[in-house]
Amino acid sequence: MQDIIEFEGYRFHSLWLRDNCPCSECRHENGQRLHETWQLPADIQIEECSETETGLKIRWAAPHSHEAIFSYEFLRRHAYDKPHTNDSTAALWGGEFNLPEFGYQQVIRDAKQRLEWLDAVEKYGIARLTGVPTQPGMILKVVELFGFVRETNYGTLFEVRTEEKPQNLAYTPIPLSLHTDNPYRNPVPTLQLLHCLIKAEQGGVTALTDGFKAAELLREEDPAAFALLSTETVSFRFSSADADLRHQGRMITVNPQGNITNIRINNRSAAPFQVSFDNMADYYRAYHKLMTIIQSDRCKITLTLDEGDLVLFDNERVLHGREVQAIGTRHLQGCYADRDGLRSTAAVLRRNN
Ligand code: NM2
Ligand code: OGA
Ligand code: ZN
Ligand code: ZN
Repeated sequence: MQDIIEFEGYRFHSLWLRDNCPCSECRHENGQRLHETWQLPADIQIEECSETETGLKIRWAAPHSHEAIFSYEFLRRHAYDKPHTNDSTAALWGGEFNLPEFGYQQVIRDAKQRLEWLDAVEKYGIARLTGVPTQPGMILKVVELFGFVRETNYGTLFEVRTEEKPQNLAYTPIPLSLHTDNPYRNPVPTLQLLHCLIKAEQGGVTALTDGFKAAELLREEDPAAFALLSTETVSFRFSSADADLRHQGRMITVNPQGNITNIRINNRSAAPFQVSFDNMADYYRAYHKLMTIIQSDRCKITLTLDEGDLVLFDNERVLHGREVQAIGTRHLQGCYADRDGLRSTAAVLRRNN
């Protein structure tokens, strides 16, 4: 009788194996679990464990008799008797970065190209498509290539151009410091698309920074500042005639393994800081430090979007901004979407490639 078995140096609990039994009583053919994990007998014992051609055969003892074969590949893939690793595929970039670029025509015609484009967004947090027809609404066709639009109070898509009574500074010609969109929303839209329909005669320069890279630099150079920005929460707020949105979060979110998972920064919509009295002055200093790194040439790239260019980026990682007041008409269309749809489409494309 065994409570634990060992395979290729990894230990597995009898209960864990029983829970993950692949037999047709335990799993529907669609792969979903049929039994209730929490109802399995905690003291279930293994009576026999032997290697076969197709996998490891396990026989559980009475009174909970059951039998199954676990493929070796399954056991290797799901082994948990080892230290947790960082499964993030992010490759950080700085001021020397060349935006990965893909042709719209290639991406719609060729599934391999489509996968490379989506992979670039996962890896770098951003990629540019060129040659997207400059008809209004094309941005929605681009979203359909990988996922679903996230509709908000700004509409299914939004027009970024100068308005007479702008509800948001985005709808003016004035520069916008590097930011992530909609930090006042919960959940924050995880992807953003911006499509250039009309380029300004002058100005309207796009600035971009990898927020993960900037936060890592801050962690190295000023750990105390990093600690404050990743523990104290701040509120963000947006209010207009038809919306009143508010949400709190940390400017830098770190998971329990210490990996940076999201960036939430938007100077114009930060509500009055409510960090603790003793930390307030240091918080301002920390914010100044992070923004200085974000805006520095070590991190920031600038470019002017051409007509037909479309940038797709991770709105919880890559900060975007607008530099140099636009002269002449400028018109972008933008929309939001969700990262899980992109990941799912990429995973399905990967299956077939
Ligand atoms: N717009 C462009 O998050 C923000 O408030 C940035 C968003 C108005 C949809 C601007
Ligand atoms: C926005 C924005 C940038 C630009 O609409 O959220 O940041 O270049 N626009 O106009
Ligand atoms: Zn079973
Ligand atoms: Zn924006």
